[in-house]
Amino acid sequence: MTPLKALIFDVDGTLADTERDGHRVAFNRAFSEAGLPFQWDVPLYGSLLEVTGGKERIRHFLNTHPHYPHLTDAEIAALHQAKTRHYVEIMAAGAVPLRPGVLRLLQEARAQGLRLAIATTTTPDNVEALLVNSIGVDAMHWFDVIAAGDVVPAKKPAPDIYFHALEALRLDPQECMAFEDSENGVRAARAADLPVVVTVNDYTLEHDFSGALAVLEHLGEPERPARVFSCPDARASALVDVACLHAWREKRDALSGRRVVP
Ligand code: XBP
Ligand code: MG
Repeated sequence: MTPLKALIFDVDGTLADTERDGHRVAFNRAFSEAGLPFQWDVPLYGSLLEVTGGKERIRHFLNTHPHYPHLTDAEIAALHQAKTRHYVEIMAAGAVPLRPGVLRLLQEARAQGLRLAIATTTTPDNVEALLVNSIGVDAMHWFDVIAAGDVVPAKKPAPDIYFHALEALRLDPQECMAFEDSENGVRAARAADLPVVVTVNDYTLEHDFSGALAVLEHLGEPERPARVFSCPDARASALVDVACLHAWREKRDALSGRRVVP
């Protein structure tokens, strides 16, 4: 079987539940600061998550609410810069912890010689703010590749950010495993031919995760195994570690009749 060489992580919703209490709050602070007459509440923000990318999300909101002031692309870019500043401040205050099992799996993967990468729609400054405040400054060196934001023109569900990460890693998709929390993320990973493990959250529970290798509540901790919604072997709960990823890949290959190279 093709050896597993790298784990590629989405950020928002996957490494940490950043959307509701991080991004949403930062958008609202930027809107207030700019004197704009709207705020995004939790349910509205859930529906806006369908559009990935902060600038794209603001543009979509204004297009669908034409009674609000029109903003030029430059004005949206400036508003989004302010939002990023607020988001970084929120992360610095330590408001959003990593999800269960994330730090454990990152540490174990590193100890076993697997490479780590990030493939996210969000702005690079936001990735740094989350990693540094939740793990420490050293965390920036844990990842061989941090593919983020506008480095590619088309955001998820387009596969571009994953192609970019794979190219930078110089690896084939079957040598990697992606981790995602959303339908758009799964579509992006699968379109790049990456196997993908999904950890759901409140905003993505109802999403269609067709094509995912496994779908779980979270990655699990020894004292808090995760509920399993689907995976290649029948399990009620799991602790997602490197051995578990190997087992799922083997099982998937056996089920799909994929030729196993000795
Ligand atoms: C994350 C996003 C981002 C963030 C906002 O998607 O959609 O737009 O909500 O980040 P994913 P920016 O988890 O699939 O990467 O405002 O920095 O764009
Ligand atoms: Mg996500």
